[in-house]
This record gives sequence, structure tokens and C-alpha cells, in this order.
Amino acid sequence: MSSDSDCRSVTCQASPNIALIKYWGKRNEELILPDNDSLSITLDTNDMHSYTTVSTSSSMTCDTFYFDGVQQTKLASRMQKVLNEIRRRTKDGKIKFVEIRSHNTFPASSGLASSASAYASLAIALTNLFNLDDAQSTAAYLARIGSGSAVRSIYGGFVRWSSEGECLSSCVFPAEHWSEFRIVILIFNSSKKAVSSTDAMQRTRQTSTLFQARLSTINEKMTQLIEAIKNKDFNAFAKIVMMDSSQFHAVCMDTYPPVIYLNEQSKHLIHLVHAYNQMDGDQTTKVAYTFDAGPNPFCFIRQEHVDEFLRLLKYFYPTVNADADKQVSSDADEKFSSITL
Ligand code: 2P0
Repeated sequence: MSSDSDCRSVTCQASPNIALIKYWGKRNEELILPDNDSLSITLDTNDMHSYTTVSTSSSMTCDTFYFDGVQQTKLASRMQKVLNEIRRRTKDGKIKFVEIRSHNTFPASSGLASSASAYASLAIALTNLFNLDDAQSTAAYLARIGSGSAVRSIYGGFVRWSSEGECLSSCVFPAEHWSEFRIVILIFNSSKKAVSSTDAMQRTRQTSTLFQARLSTINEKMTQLIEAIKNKDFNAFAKIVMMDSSQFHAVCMDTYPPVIYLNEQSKHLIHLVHAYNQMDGDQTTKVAYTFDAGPNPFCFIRQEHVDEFLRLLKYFYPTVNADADKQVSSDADEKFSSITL
């Protein structure tokens, strides 16, 4: 009988990323090759991480997966796909089975990109545990075949995922490039989404006529967004990001049966941001929003406007937690009473 003396274990963490230009549609389901380029920012906060511990020992008799400490009855087929790829790459037979233990410090499957950080942390942990070559690109490949957007969480800062050739991802600008850039996340609803992204994007490809029109806009938008980030041009950045979010949700709505991720609060926030941006009558955009496959807004803002925006949120949504909640004054701010929606 073998002992556990050969047990090896690695724990890694990864953060979610939020798409500024959304990935939606796969041209290859098995390898998860996307229909369009996407660009994201990897979140850099203490509150939102996925942690994955992978262990292997000769005494293991099957692969096992624990989520939040609870053993799952079977591994998701995508997780199995990642493990099969590991076995293919370590043909010396040393790897037999693995135990995977994963948990998130934030709600899963609610449009907060938990699958991205979960598969990225799994991919990095497996790459380390088995000492695979070209660690970063190998981890990116493994992450991608687990969940497409996870390929972007391998890198920090502003990350582009190409839809061409081998569909590689890379950091376009590090987070320090735009040091005043901040993200405020509102959790309107943390329940699991009714339609998974995977199913929804398949349905979009089959039924939406707007989908092809969206694809034809991506390259120009990508060039403009990279230029805006390079120049730290928030006005240009905000317009591109908000329009891409709306276009993505319009395509979801054009899908049959429709896929509707936004809720009434999401729509209220959209109106609120535009009213707030126009409040002072100048041409400066203070806040931009984007919504993933869920109702929860990710708001982009520069540091100088954060305090006022948090007061605005507290005024309109007194019961909602923004992630920088500690800084929020509970006093109603009369300045905002002029905003009518
Ligand atoms: C994105 N989303 O670019 C887009 C925007 C949601 C809306 O990538 O099927 O979980 O695992 O590749 O990565 C969510 O889809 O889908 C997603 P799969 P994934 O972030």
C-alpha cells in the first residue's frame, strides 16, 4: 500500500477581470477560441479572490473537487478537460489523480466573473504543481480551456485576449499606468444567473442578427480604447466602455429566447450615471459603467471623483454596499436632490 509521503500540494490565487470590450461567442467550443477580441482590467482588490489548492499523491484513487469545503459529486467536464490536458503534458505517468479545493471570497455565478478567477487560479496552481514549461503561457492555455475569460485573469492590469491565431492574451498596460483609475462595484443581486454565459452565447450565435453587426464594430473600438487608455483619456474611455456594455446587452436581448441580465436597478444606475455626468454642465465624464452577464454594475472613475460618487450612491441606494463602503458618508447630500430620473 502506498503512503502519503509523496503528497505534494500548491495553493494559488487569482482575481476576476472585468471586460471593457466583451467576449461573446466562440468559433471553437472545444478549445474556447473566441469570435472577437476582448479587453479587460484585472481587479486589484483585497476582497475579491479565488483560491485553489491542488494536491497529488500516489495514494489517490480518483480526481476529487471540493468547493467551499464541500466535496462535489462529480467534476465539471471543463475541469476534467483541464486535467486531461495536464496528463497529456506530463506523459511520464507521474500524475495520476489530483484533489482540487477551491473557494471564492465573493459570490459565484452572478456576473462577477468568478469563473475567470476560479479557472485562472486552478491553472496557475496546476502549472506550478507539475512544473510545466513556459509557466505563464501554459497557465493561460489551461485557464482558457476551462473558461474563456479566465485567460485574461492570468495577467494583471489591462489585458487583451486576441481572437486570432492561437488566441493569446497579454498585458497591454500594467495597472500602474493609470494610477488614478478606480473601480466601484455595486452588488444589486448576488444570486446565480438564470442562463449561463456558455449557453447564452451559443444561443446568441444561433439566433441573433445583431451579433454579426456587433462583431464588425470590434476592431475599430479596440483600437480606440487602447488609445484612450494609453492617453488616460477618460472621456473617450467612458464612451467606448459604456457603449460596448449596452451593445453586448442589446445582442443578448436580440437572442431568442432573449437573455436578459440587467434588472430594474441596473437600468436605474445607467440613468443615474448619465444624469450625474451631466450635472455640472461641463464636458467632463466622471463615471462609466459596464455590466457583465449579471445585473451588478462595475463603475469606473478617477480617484478625484470617488468620494463624491460614493456619496451619490449612498444617497440613491442607502442599503446597497459599494466595495469602498467604509468611506461613504451616511448624510444625505442635498446637491443630489436636483437629479431627477
Ligand atoms: C467577458 N463574459 O468578456 C464576457 C462579457 C460575460 C459577459 O466571458 O463559456 O464564463 O466559460 O468561455 O468566460 C463570461 O463567459 O464563458 C464572459 P465560457 P465565460 O468577460
